[in-house]
Amino acid sequence: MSILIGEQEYFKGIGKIAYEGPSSDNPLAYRWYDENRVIAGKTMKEHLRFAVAYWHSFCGNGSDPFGGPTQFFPWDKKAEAVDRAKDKADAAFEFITKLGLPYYCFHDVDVVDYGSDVKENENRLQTLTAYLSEKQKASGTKLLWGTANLFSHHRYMNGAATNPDFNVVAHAGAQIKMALDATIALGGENYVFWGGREGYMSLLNTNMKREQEHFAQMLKMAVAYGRANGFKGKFFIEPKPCEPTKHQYDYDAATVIGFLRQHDLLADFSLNLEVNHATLAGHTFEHELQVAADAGLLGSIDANRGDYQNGWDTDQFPIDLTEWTKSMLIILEANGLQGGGINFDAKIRRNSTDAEDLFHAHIGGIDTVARALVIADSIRTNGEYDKIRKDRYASFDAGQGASFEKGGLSLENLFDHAAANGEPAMISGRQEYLENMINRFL
Ligand code: XLS
Ligand code: NI
Ligand code: NI
Repeated sequence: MSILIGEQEYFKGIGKIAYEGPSSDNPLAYRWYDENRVIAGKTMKEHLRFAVAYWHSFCGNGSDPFGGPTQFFPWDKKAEAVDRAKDKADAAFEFITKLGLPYYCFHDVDVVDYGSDVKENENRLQTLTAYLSEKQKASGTKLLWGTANLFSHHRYMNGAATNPDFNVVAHAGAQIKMALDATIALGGENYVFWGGREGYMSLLNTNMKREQEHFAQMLKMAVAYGRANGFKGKFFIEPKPCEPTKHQYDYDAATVIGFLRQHDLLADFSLNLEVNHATLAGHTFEHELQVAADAGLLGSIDANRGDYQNGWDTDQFPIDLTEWTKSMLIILEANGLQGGGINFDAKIRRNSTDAEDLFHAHIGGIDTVARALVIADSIRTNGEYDKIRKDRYASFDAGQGASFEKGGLSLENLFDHAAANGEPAMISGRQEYLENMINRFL
């Protein structure tokens, strides 16, 4: 992949980020991410399928509820929306190709600003789709997923597909159609639904059943449209329990799986799991990965982290090696992500205002995840971890335990077995031993 620079160079003085190995002290080099290194039969690039998120990296400007922008982008200067959008695309592809990552992800309105004229929005997005398509061809970068932002505009304050007003629901559908068109035209490998306003602020004014049925209806229409127009990829739902609404219908992995099953959507959908959303739901990230993996629905990841001291989606870059090692154990055991990749849904802090900060953030996240992959593979290759977990269930591998698993026993059989065998010996769960073992490999 060669560096792609547009009319002007936006990240001057920073070249291609190279792999230099763990002993390097160059802050603008990878110490663990060596895209060609083979781990468990696949290259790191194939395992991780890293993506840069357009919204945080090129649109998010540091503003928060207490203050305006702190990050003033040179690509955000021109008067016309389409001109600004092209500059932004130049900056994005320069950045992505300097990092050497294979993918990017976007919302429709990250790519180009929307107004309230649907047809004009479509023209804008189509113009930018053509522009991005050229950039993809020239660089080899691919689109991991596209999505529609159905949460920022004021019309969505009561929800998008779950809005009580059909006129708003129609706007949501229009945006999904256009975002799907762009995703398909750009060879996007997946399409994401994150239901930012699909939930409620108060049950007093909400018909939850009806809203959820509307949501399922919208998903079915999206699948029908996508498939009719040549989209072969997966649709993902990204669970999150709250924020911006008090309660979001796509609460967590288990809730979403139940919803997909109820509405017969399992064939086309799987899950895009985000670290910080897991913690907001009161789960570990590993828990969410395991729930999805067990259902065969581990699709994709939004990599970031929250803050232990507060309870909102701080979207910080991932740096926790222990968390990622435990996550990688689950991902490897599940045979990898099904169709998705690892998208950095993360932003630099409001007071990180150097152009280099965006590189440091990504390099740190990329190296954390790559290093976790190496460690998790060593743990699995060593074998003891798998053996301990397998042995713990050995009583179900033969005899009465095996019959139980196959549904061959009755409650009377259990009574007889318990009566004949007496009080079971105590068997330690050996949690501390396992925790120490993981640390030995870090
Ligand atoms: C917000 C979500 C959002 C989705 C894409 O919390 O993580 O960024 O990933 O709409
Ligand atoms: Ni996300
Ligand atoms: Ni998020």
